[in-house]
Amino acid sequence: MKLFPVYILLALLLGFCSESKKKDLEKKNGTTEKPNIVFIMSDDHAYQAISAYNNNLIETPNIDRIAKMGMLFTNASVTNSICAPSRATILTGKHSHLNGKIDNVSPFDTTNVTFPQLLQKAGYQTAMFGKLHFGNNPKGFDQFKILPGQGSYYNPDFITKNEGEIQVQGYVTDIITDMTLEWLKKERVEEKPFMLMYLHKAPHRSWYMAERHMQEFTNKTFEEPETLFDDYEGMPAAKVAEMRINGDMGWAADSKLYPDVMDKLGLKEQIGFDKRRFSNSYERLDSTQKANFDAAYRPVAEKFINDFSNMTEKEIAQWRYQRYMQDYLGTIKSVDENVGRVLDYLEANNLIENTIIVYTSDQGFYLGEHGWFDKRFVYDESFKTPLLVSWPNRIQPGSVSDELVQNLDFAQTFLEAAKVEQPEDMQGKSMLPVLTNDLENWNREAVYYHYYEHPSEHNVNRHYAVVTKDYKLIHYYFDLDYWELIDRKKDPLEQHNYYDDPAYATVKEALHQKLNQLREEYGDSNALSQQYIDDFMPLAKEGKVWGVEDHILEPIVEKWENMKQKQ
Ligand code: SGN
Ligand code: CA
Repeated sequence: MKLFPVYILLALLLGFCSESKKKDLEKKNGTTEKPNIVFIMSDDHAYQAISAYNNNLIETPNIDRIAKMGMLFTNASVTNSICAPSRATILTGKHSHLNGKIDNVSPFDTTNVTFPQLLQKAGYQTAMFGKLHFGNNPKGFDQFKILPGQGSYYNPDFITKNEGEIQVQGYVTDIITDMTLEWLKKERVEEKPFMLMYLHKAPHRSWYMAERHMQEFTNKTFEEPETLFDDYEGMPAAKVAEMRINGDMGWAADSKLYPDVMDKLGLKEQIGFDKRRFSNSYERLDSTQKANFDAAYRPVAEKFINDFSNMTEKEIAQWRYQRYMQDYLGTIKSVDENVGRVLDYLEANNLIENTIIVYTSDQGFYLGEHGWFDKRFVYDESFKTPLLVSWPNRIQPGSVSDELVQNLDFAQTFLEAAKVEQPEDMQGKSMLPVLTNDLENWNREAVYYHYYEHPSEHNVNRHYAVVTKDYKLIHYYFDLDYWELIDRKKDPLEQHNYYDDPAYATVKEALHQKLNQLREEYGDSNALSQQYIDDFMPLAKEGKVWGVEDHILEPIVEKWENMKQKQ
């Protein structure tokens, strides 16, 4: 028998020892070779309401910690500014026209391949807590507890993977966090890397905050945005949109004037079911919770009753803006506190170093800019979305990037970081070159946008667009039919259309070319747009589109039916 020389045996043994020692160490530090991923996303969280961007409105010290440890993106955007489509794009790495989830109406097509499925297959432990809004359950998750549809702020119900439907007492943002922490503490398997999706419902409309913040926030006053009284001159799509604070916002559910107060003041429901929507939330509260709610909101209503008859229309608009900001930002206060709880846990358990932590929103939101709430448009406040990413050792702490990254890029970013093959039909780009400041390997001059949900609540017309750092070229189609050219540098408040201005002829030409090129590359076309209209209109006609009012619906149905007859 041939014996191994002793030095080889020794080397093998030493090698083995150091390998197992490394494994032990990794286990201790949570630093396996593959990074963990903690994807934190809120619903409708405007970057204007994160102090890492600016602190005019609120301090968010915990969310800001992620930017301090890593990178803040000032030009991150979505491909379609609405909830479920954004989530579908994040999970599939594909534009809406390819993953099929173009609006909040039809369910997500679960034959799509998503990045969590691929990570799970590659050995990741996966979990999701909070809002998904898909009309079906997520695939590729070892554990999930999700809200049905939009979910409720108070004492919410959850659909769970293992316990069926449950109701949990308390405030939704706290509960989603409790579930997340419990999973980290009790279910996380130390030997495996993990991918956790921690998805808040807040600050989604109708902006119900936790009881502990009501006294403080209902007494705050906020600075008004410059365009609170926008007249939409020369901007037809903006003009017909129904998301004005002074006009489309509900007195009851949104501004928290009780239905009896509305009656007393003779205030009409400005949106259908306004009073009922208020009661739906209010009646979920138990008697103690109701008492806390009333202690904060009854005085607000009483004061309004007193002041109302002497208020000018402008003062009423300003009051509604303040009420909106108080409630919206109140919900964000809990998000920030709870993000802090999760970061504290990760820190205390050595899970920061080898973890990619993302904070983002499913899209941005109007906080009074253009006189609006809601989103959907490709104008900055809803097209852009907050994005903060930390990954110590790989990302320079405190760095800022203005690169044009999109929610389309998350899937490939995570797959590359996890060293898992990226399916060829994914349409984004890994953001790793940007995150690691390797910009030679990053070249993106323009991004593509396409919004579909119309006729629908808020009456935002269908539009697609190309966006560069300097300009936007937008085409509204189907109902309104015209182009807009926005000069982002000269007109950052986006109140002018330069499309027919001869001074922009060359820019316009170049933007059209870029738009055509992107549409071709991504596989979008007029034929596809028409197909989506033809799929959507029968649903709209049957009343399957939530919140759309007859004055919006009927003329478009008629137009579409005429169009079909001519074909
Ligand atoms: C609800 C809201 C809308 C909002 C959509 C979509 N109305 O329908 O204001 O645009 O959700 O939001 S409400 O009367 O029910 O509050 S999304 O984030 O889910 O896309
Ligand atoms: Ca949303």
